[in-house]
Amino acid sequence: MAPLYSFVPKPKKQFLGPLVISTWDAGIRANEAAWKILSQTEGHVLDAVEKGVMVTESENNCCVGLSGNPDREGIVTLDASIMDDQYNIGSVAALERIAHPISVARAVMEKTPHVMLVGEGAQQFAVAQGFELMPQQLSPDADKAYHDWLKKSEYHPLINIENSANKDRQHGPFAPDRYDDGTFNHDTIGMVAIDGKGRLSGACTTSGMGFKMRGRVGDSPIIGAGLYVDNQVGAATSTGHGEEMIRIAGCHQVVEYMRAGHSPEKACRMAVERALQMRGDKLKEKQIGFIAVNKNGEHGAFALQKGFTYSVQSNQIANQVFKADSLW
Ligand code: SD4
Repeated sequence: MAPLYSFVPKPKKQFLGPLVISTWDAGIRANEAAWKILSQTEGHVLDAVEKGVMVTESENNCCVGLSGNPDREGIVTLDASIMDDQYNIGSVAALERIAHPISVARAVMEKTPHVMLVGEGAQQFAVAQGFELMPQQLSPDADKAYHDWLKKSEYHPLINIENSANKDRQHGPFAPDRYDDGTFNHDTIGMVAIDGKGRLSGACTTSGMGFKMRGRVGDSPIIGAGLYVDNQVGAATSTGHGEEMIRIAGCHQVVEYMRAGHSPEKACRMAVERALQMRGDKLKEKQIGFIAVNKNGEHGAFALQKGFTYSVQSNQIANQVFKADSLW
């Protein structure tokens, strides 16, 4: 049998130094916090990605942290995952009333024999770890969005929501693929980074798809789907329609394409192409997007649909937002 190291591509190029890449425009502010750590000689990439995405978790936005859009019962449920340079992993899903799910995911990784906690158990663990239980309440923006959605979907929790009255509605009472303004229903902060010592880590955190079914879990807390880090090869994280990402184990797939010698952008593109090959027209109204960094400190991104942006900071690139190339 061939030795394991033969699966690791030999670095062909010089190491470019530390870099952080994160999804969407909000990544700019998250990158700033991560870069404060990455730019220090002793800064550890795991601290950088955690502190980075915590910025977005604290911001008022539709899709990350407690200010995010709720599920269809009006409750915000959070998903997050983290992975370090040693194949250590931790995640939480359907976590309620905790401001920083990414830090709970890190505590799962570092303080339990498990890799994933969900729902009530995750919350109980968080509280036992000293995380504050926040009030069960929607941000003003999320409250408005929820009530608008309730009206349009004519969703009354007490009736049978699968009844025929909803049948001819495009999205029925479930999570719509797009919001009214045409933007896709998602936005997550996923961040992958490499530090000055060449160590890779990643973090991903989200409130999931707005108006999702209660109990629905997306790709973000699923290691391999929403995040994957192989310190010998590279790291990837994703945004978009979580069900599709889970189906192709998307981020693991991107890392495997990098292992086979492809650049981060090509690897992201190949994973998108693979999803399309499998699903064809079923992806018409869905977005999937990846970002990745490899062991040399090179980065890349790619999406299925137009409109995906990502933010990068490194020694060569002052914190900047880029438009990802897309298949369509
Ligand atoms: C999910 N992928 O829950 C996440 C949500 C998201 O951008 O918005 N991603 O499916």
